Amino acid sequence: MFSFQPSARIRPSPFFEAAVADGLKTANVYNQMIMPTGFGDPEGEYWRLINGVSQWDVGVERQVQLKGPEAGRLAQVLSTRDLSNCKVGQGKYVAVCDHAGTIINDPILLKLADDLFWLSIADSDVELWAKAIAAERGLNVDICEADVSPMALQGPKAEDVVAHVLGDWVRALKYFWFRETEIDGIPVAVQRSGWSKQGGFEIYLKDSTQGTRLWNIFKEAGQPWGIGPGAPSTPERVESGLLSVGGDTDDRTNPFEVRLEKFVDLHVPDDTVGIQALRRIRADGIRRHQLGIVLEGDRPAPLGMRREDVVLDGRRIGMLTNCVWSYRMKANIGFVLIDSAVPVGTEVMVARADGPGRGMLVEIPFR
Ligand code: THG
Repeated sequence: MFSFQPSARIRPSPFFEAAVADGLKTANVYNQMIMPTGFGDPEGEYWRLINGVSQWDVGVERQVQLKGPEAGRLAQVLSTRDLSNCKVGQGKYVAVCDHAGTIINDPILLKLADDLFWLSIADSDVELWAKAIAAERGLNVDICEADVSPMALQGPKAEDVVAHVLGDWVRALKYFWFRETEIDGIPVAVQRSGWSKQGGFEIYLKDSTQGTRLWNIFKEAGQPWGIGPGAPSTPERVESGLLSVGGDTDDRTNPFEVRLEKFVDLHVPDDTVGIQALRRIRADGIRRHQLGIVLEGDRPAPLGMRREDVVLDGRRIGMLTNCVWSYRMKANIGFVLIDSAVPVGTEVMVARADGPGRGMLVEIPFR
């Protein structure tokens, strides 16, 4: 019998105990934290997200705080998206690249004040990166991890639940905009966001001692709408085309290759990390692109490590970066990162762990 050995370096989120009490069955590691992934009924959890409302412990989305007179400067230096029009109370999805233009994180940036930002990060150490860049540039910014942990409510009924707890004003929140408030004395920020395309909100808990209480407030409020525990859903996020940096990218992937050109503004100041490389890459031409693939076969393929080769006419053209059974499409689907000369509609082979498989390249998001 295998069991997981707790460690001070693998941190649980403030909602972890509540998730365990609600029947947590599987977890993963993300940002050196425990990321709940399932409660024992993957298909039921998927359909609840599609048709109802699902409650997620996404405390692994750590908040790197930038504070001080040059916090806005640093936010721009770290992000290839133009932030000059970002308002207080607004969030933006941004790409963080290294000096070679390789994407190393894709946080949601929240502007809390002119001198205060949070980077709600994906799975890599942006705090360390931000401290190094700020120090080398001599920027006057205090960088730390804030005591802030997101919990997500996702699905078509999430808005009713959040409005029931907080009031009808939440219905007017625009995508990625947020407001700071309190719930029964618990300090939070409420944002229309979340890692699904089913709609919903994230409640950023600003006091890690209150995780169980906040979890249970939403759990109880959501009963009339059939709320239940869940986690970011791989089938849903792949069907919807949401990127997982680190999973769907490798150590030389630029944002253009993975459908993030909207989030690269080539006119940002020259001192934005990676922008000069991205201008050159854009001018030279993009060598790879990300497409969807629908594999042949009518039953779920085994899960596991998946960076299998994609082959066309005996030549390796790229890799499969994820693969999952789609309950909606009744097929194994995934993303490929391949030679940009190979278009949608091409039939390719994938060197799967369980034998070669045929697949059709399709547009993302999947229809
Ligand atoms: N919420 C919060 N923090 C996060 C995530 C989140 N940090 C880690 C991770 N998720 C960051 N990655 C993403 C990736 C995609 C989106 C959000 C966060 C996303 N993308 C939409 C899309 O691609 O269609 C919309 C982008 C846009 O139009 O601006 O939502 O989920 N707090």
